Amino acid sequence: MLKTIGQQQGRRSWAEPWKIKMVEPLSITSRKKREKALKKAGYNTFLLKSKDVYIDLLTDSGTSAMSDRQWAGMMLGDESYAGSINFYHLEKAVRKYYSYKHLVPTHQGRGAEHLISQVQIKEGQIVPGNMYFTTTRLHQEMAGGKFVDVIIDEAHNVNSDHPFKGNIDIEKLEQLIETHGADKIAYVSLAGTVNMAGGQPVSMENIKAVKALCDKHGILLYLDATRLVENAWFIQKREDGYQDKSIKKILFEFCSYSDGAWMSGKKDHLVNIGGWVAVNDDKVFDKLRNLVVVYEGLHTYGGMAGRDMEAMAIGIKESVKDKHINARIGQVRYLGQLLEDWGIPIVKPVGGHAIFLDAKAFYPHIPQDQFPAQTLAANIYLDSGVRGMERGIVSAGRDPKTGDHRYPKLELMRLTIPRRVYTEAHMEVIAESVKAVYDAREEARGLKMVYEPEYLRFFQARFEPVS
Ligand code: PLI
Repeated sequence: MLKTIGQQQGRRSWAEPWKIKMVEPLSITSRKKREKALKKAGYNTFLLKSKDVYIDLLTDSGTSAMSDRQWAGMMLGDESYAGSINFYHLEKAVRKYYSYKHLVPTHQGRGAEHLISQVQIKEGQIVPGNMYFTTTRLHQEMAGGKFVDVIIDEAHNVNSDHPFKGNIDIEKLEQLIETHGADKIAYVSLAGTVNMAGGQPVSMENIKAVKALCDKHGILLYLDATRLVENAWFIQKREDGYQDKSIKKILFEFCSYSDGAWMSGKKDHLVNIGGWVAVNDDKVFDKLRNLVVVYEGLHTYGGMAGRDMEAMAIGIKESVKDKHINARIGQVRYLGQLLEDWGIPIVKPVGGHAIFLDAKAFYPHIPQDQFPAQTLAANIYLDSGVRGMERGIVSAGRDPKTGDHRYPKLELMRLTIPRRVYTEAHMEVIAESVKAVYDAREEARGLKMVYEPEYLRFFQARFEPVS
């Protein structure tokens, strides 16, 4: 019997609940070609052409395979400028599974982050959150806010096996409120499965405690719902009292403790584009609905085509099925287990959407300002054509006040698994490539940044090898 993850009584506990109807060929390139492509891309995997990539683990955002039902839904797109039927299907799905009363669609997650930040943050206010995310923090800062990290310390430790490393530290949050006063807090920003910490979940107990503290001080609580379905899976598997509850029920309960959420539909919702912001308060909704027409589009499409809203409404229903999410996270954990078995340093426990390699442990000889995780992403691409991304000092950017690099404790390289796209054999190819790069780790040399854009530099920065 094969050794599989989550094995129960000698039988596999999960397999993909679908079969493949259409395939897309992959391009397998030579090392020489990859060397040329990487140099041309300034050693930044974001600047590679996808035709030069073999297995694409840059992101799980907008890279899912849609189901035949979703493609059929695309044919039912009602492309009316106003009042598209597909908007009402989407609104119904968000109300049913995420609990919120009012929905404003956006072109993707950062469109939603922009709207909520502009509406709810006043100049000089503080936004506490469970670790930063690149676009979320930037929109909070651009609206005049200051992000403060109140995640538990374990989140910054790659080797801590805390089951809910995404939790907010209640004492840190309480202290912040005491120091600055509740009026100075715009809202608490809580993300499910914290991306930059390695896809680490938040427990139900923690959101309840955060909610109680917020209520005590009259502070709003908003969620980044981008990977909340994945978060619900961890609650089901790890938290007492939830083993027999469905993902659907857990998701709904989790959202019910918040005042609203923003969403990048490109992840959990199994679509290639789209997002939303949803709230319960009528007045906040009114402001969001007014602002969306300035930046995104009318409040019944907000930057999405009717067909995209239909595919999203169907994707939401598919995404909350237990069998789907078991297979999705089962595949990520399969790759993690292969790497752990080979002693490769990764963030533990394995999170929901990706494997995060610990670049500091790969390359202790490369100083952080020579970009170890960027170097690791480049070297894995060179080895096999597998494309991942940097999640370390480059992603962290510069402090807006001092202009210095921010030096995050976590210097990680992310191998992100798209949903319903790759097979177990691909996971093995990826693991073999990571191992080959790990075995050659002592030869690696760092990079220097030769071009740095002002915002979200990791997307477009260019590098050269240090001499
Ligand atoms: O890429 P957007 O604009 O649809 O969504 C922004 C966004 C918001 N929150 C979180 C937790 C994200 O992970 C996120 C986007 N993430 C990307 C693109 C990623 O590769 O992780």
